[in-house]
Amino acid sequence: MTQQLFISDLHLSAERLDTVQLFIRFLSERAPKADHLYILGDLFDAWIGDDHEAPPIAEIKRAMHRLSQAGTRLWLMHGNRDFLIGESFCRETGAVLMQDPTLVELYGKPTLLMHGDLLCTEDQAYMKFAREVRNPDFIKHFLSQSIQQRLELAKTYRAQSGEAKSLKPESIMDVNRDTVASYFVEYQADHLIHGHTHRPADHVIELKDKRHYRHVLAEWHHDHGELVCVTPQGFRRETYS
Ligand code: LP5
Ligand code: MN
Repeated sequence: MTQQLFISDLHLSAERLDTVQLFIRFLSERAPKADHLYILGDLFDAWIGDDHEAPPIAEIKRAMHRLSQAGTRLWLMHGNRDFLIGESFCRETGAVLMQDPTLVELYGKPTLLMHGDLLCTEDQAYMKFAREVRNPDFIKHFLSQSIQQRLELAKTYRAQSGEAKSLKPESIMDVNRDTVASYFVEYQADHLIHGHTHRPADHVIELKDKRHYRHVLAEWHHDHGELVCVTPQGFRRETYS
């Protein structure tokens, strides 16, 4: 039966080898049953450029490449931690990079795909930070530094972000309802799938006289991952362990 899978927020790194192995097993065992696998951001805990080759990166790329070679179409969206994933990574894995947001048609249902950070508009400190680090000149300067310098900087960003987050009220780190509504209206979408907030749930949103659905993906853990599986019958959640 035809099906499409959605995952996000795996946060893979050399410090999370259990999750890395879980993802690699998922790619060979579960993902090949799907026609499409969409990874909606933050596959990696921090991506400092496609020229970073330390383990377990090569093993992850090989497993993704095997999946795309075997016939499952692999789609990748940037998250706030891995927005430096570039063309080389995509070439090596067979993944296709999607813009955030992207509208797709899932068995007749117009569905908007996002990482989710763009929806958190009340978190103004983050919105400002995101604008700054995604500036092409800033990125060019960052990429011109050595791997070691970039690793140090990423560590600093992570630490500063952790500190900033600990001082923020939980509510401002969630999506803003008006922002969600405006994306549904602008893209004429019935469904929205996103990650980032780590608050998995299926929300029903009434706008005018129409129902819309917001499916929030879960982050992955060392022993299990969660996915949303879409078939002609509808949207369902699944745990992989
Ligand atoms: O990531 P997460 O979910 O924990 O928190 C996010 C927001 N934080 C971020 C920052 C990333 O975690 C940092 C890691 C990036 C690694 C990539 C390396 C490549 C960098 C390339 C640069 C070109 O996205 C967090 C949100 C939270 O989601 C919920 O939505 O609140 O936002 C922040 O915490 C941002 C702070 O509010 C403001 C910025 C503080 C950092 C300032 C850094 C200064 C560094 C100086 C370096 C010399
Ligand atoms: Mn994120």
